[in-house]
Amino acid sequence: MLQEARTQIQQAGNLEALQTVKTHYLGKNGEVTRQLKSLGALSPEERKVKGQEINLLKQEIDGLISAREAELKEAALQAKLASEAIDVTLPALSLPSGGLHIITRILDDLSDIFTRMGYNVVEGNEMEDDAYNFQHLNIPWYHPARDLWDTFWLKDGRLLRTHTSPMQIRYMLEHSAPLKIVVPGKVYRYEATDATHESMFHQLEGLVVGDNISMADLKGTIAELARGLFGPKAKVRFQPSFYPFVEPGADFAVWWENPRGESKWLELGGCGMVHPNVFKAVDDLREQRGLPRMYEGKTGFAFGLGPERIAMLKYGMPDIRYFYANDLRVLGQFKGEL
Ligand code: FA5
Repeated sequence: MLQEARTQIQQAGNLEALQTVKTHYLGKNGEVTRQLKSLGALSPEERKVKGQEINLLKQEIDGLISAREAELKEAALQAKLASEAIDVTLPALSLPSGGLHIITRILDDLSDIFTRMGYNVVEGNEMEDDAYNFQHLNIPWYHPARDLWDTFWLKDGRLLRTHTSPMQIRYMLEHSAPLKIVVPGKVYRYEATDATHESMFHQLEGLVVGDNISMADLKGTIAELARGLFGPKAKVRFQPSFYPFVEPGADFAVWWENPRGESKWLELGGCGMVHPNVFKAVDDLREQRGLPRMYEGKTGFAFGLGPERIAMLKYGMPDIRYFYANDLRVLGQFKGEL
């Protein structure tokens, strides 16, 4: 019987089959158990001899089964390991991921710099009325300064905003001074494009209104902005300029040395002290709406800058039109963390 059991145990290909063999020999009604039970019918001497024999046989079979069980378990483990193995030398699957547009990231950086200085970030509509884009900003319909902003006109005298300045008026209409805001957003101009001009681009508008706000506050703020963008060595320069909604007005440029040791001045935007006519226009509008007049007599400064110019300087981009040509070979180079 031992021989037969050994063969069957060896042939059991898995744990289940082995269990069947075990039951067949050692189970309650198994071959060996049955022999043990039959001992009672024998004489004491015979029982002793036969009893020892059967017990030995039982131990032998038990041992064989345990050994086979260990073997099968090990084989199953190896098979599992083999099937789950990862070949780390295989080339990885490439999973293309998106990223924020470089200009979106610059606008986010700018908003962060100003948020740290206590500004609120607000947004406006790209579709505007002539009144907000021009008239309330001290640019009547006959004013030659309108030529500074070539406009895309929509039906009903509406237009695509040519700058983010209309939000100065809209914000003051609904909020009281003191206030500090920046307005990031898209603007549009009907003009021929070249390496530094697009017909759709972005601006970041800033407006601070309170009591005794001075040109020194404006200069300090722009200097802080330059350091936030380009590091502690950045410098700023102001040149007198004309914008109807500020007086005095200036253009500002930032000097910056890039990691390659090249440095230059970058004309970044316009700025100035809010013109009294702008405060008057806001108060007139507030009065029409039944709100108290509260801006005449206040002081404040405003600025507007172009993030595309910053990106061009920072990353050595030679032509502004690359930003919006949707060429992934260009945009992919600026992919950052989301
Ligand atoms: C203005 O639009 C004023 N609203 C700025 C301002 C705000 C002045 C508050 C005073 C007080 P300007 O047209 O210069 O100004 O545009 C501001 C900036 O936008 C420019 O310095 C430049 O960085 C950017 N910009 C202007 N036109 C274009 C264009 N076609 N393409 C790309 N960037 C432009």
